[in-house]
Amino acid sequence: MRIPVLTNLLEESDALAATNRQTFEAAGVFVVNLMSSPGAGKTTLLAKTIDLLQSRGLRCAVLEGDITSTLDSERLAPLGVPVVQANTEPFGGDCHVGSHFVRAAIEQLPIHELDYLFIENIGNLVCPAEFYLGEHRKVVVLSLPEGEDKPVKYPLMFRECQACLLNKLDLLPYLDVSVPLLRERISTVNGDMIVFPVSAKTGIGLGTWIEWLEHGRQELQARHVGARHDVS
Ligand SMILES: Nc1nc2c(ncn2[C@@H]2O[C@H](COP(=O)(O)OP(=O)(O)OP(=O)(O)O)[C@@H](O)[C@H]2O)c(=O)[nH]1
Ligand SMILES: [Mg+2]
Repeated sequence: MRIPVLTNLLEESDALAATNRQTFEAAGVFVVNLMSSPGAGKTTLLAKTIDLLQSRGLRCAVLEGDITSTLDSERLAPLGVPVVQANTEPFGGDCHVGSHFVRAAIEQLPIHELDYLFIENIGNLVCPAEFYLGEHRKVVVLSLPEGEDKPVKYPLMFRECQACLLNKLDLLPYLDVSVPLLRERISTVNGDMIVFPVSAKTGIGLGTWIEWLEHGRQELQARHVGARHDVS
């Protein structure tokens, strides 16, 4: 008996992600997929990041991924930005945001009026790294209390991401963790990774992170304007 083995599911997911990317490029919205273990500080960092971007007159939105609950969305709502919640529990409880959720979120968002869309992925240092959503940048948040071994033990996440926010820097005096060793381990896994030591609590280091985001967005918007001129 021949048993059919399904092989094209990831292809479908990637095709949808490519369509998402086309939509983002056409709208000139810069999309960042934020990933980490549970509790590394994604939501806290997002709140600070959005506040800093808004103070520059930039328009942000969030796709908030969680298996269940709207708790993180409720934390971000007071910023006054559009927030769409993706809960995976009713659809099997996936441990990552899939490209179909991003597609559905696009329908709910004023996509042409945005400068940034942040995707807060589900807290997990493994699964979310496997899925392309159509984003421009993948960023991992690693908080210092998680320890120096994580980049080596969970390498895919560190290979896939272009930047790493080393969060909870304010806790350094209380921890047996070495930032130089962490940097060395990150660079063993991904020599191109850009590392931003930050504290979402105190705000230290966030200026450099914002400049990096802005550099990416401005590159995209230059392409976007160029494409509009090509058409006209
Ligand atoms: N001391 C300190 N605490 C922080 C910092 N950033 C976040 N926290 C705290 O860490 C805890 C978890 O932060 P969240 O922002 O909810 O983490 P998360 O990654 O969004 O968590 P999940 O969405 O559940 O995966 C909260 O109690 C935050 O107040 C920081 O820079 N320093
Ligand atoms: Mg969160």
